[in-house]
Amino acid sequence: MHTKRVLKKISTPFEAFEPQGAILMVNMVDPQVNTMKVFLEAIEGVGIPFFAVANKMDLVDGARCAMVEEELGLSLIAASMLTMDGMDGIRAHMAETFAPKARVAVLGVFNSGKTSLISNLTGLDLAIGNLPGTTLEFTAYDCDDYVLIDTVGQIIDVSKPLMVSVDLADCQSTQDKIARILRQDAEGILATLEIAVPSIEAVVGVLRDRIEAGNKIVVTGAGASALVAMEMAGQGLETGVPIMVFTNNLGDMQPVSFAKGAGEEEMGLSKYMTMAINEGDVMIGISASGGTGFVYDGLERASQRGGITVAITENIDTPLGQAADYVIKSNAKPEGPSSSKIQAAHLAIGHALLLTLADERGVTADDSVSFMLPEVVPTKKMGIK
Ligand SMILES: Nc1nc2c(ncn2[C@@H]2O[C@H](COP(=O)(O)OP(=O)(O)O)[C@@H](O)[C@H]2O)c(=O)[nH]1
Ligand SMILES: [Mg+2]
Repeated sequence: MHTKRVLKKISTPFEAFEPQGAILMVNMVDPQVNTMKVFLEAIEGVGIPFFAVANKMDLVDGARCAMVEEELGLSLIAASMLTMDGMDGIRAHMAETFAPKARVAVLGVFNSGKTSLISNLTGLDLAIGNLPGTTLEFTAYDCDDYVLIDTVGQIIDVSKPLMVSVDLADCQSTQDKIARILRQDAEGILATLEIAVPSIEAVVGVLRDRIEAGNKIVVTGAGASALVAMEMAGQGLETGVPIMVFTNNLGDMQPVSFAKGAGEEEMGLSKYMTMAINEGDVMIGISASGGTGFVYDGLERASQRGGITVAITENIDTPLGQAADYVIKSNAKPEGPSSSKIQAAHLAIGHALLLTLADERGVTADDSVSFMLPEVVPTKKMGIK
């Protein structure tokens, strides 16, 4: 009997690895409590003994541990896979919790330090990295006392449609399904409202100051985040903000596609778009995962050119979060691979940024109409050369 919980990327039931115990790694830089609860449900679903580790304590205030413990209703072992603090405690907990030779699954979101823990326990030199998807499959490692199973950072429920992760199973009608999806998008926005207002306010202040100083805004994203970027640029145009947008959707319209290979390489695009950045300009990068190459590379390049950088992301402990001077975190997880709730939240963040900015700059409806009205430019008649 398999549970309905599977791990992303390989649709493999959690139980197929016959875990007899689990260690849940919580990344204290970005604890993602709602997602941790999904992991806890999955662990309870298979009824195995477990304990949880508060990792990356070297990067956060000690008081954070108690706060997250309260939110999770669980005690955590404070540790750092980098400094090795807490490793003795983890070994002692393993001996108390698991039978000798037990198969122990190491669970948690990406970048929580799962692979680092296994490296520390086994002494093996494993692939560790701060990009989502460094570990792509389950791997079992034999160490002296246990079999440690490395995992891929996301658990999804197969009773939900794979790409949207909205549970429609008990909906009675088509209308119920539609209403639930709309409600879930709204919930992602409301959960973001709880945490993001101060960071959005700080960025509105930066945008206002820079525009007054004669600078411009450049916004970028890929895929669904490209749509968010386009929407932000559209609202900026309607409200008189000097704003440019670059996305990977525009490969055909931008000369990077002519430089063979450069367009396909993410760096080709980030190099190209950051040519627009002058000292004091603001570059806003949007990425749900925080791992989109040309977006975080673009922010790094913008900084080198004297730009001010802003990230809009669900995952702050990522290359994008680390590259940005200002980070606006959405709080829409847990989510499936298509991250519809995250996109809804990012759109709302974009609206909050641009519309607050317009209001604070005193843009009136009349102004806005004049920004939107096309100006007709006289042009030659067709066919006359
Ligand atoms: N500062 C700090 N970095 C850590 C710690 N644990 C892991 N990292 C870093 O976080 C990133 C993700 O680690 P990894 O073990 O690959 O995480 P996984 O995705 O959960 O397997 C890597 O860059 C690690 O070097 C820690 O306790 N402190
Ligand atoms: Mg890993």
